[in-house]
Amino acid sequence: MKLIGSYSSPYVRKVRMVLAEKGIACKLLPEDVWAADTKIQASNPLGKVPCLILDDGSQLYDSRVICEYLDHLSPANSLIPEEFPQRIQVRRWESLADGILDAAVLIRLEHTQREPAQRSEKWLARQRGKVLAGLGVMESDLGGREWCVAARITLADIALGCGLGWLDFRLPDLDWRADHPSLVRHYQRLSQRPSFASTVPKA
Ligand SMILES: N[C@@H](CCC(=O)N[C@@H](CS)C(=O)NCC(=O)O)C(=O)O
Repeated sequence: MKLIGSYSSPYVRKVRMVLAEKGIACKLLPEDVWAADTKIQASNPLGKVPCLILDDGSQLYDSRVICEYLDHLSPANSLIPEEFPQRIQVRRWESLADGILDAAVLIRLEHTQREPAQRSEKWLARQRGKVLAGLGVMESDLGGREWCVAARITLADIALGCGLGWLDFRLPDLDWRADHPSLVRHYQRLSQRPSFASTVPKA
């Protein structure tokens, strides 16, 4: 099994954290999906990472599918609860964290993939509004809880941590810490885990 990805992608980080939490060995094959000669579409027609290559050569994408596959692969340290009410809450948290990232990535791409004259302030404000609204909901839903959903770490906490970590990495001016004390506290707790510390995004 191999993971096509990058050290900067928050979606790849989610998968790498799941691998680490579950103790599954998997080689990372670095791929720059923005390079003119990228071969990513041979593995994922959508041209995105992460992409998991299974031992039989078949491919899995996107990060949500890969994380579910990995959680199913090994019973160790289950990250997606079996019980339906908790399971659906974990998936909702993941969707929220990923959705914040989707908007944040669009903001980043507007700056890195477009000429200044082509940039739309209206579009940037729209995406920023989604990021801020999403952070607000995560802050109030987390409140004083130790973990997002269950009495242990789940994929919800991993997704949240990857989202906040990427905001630090690529959009530091957003300063998500200013108005989100519960998220700050939770991020500090997550930062102490080896799975989190060993996957900090880098260019
Ligand atoms: N929903 C996807 C998002 C994956 C994604 O957008 N990955 C980015 C890297 S951070 C990418 O490969 N972008 C290339 C492109 O959009 O062409 C997932 O969860 O895996």
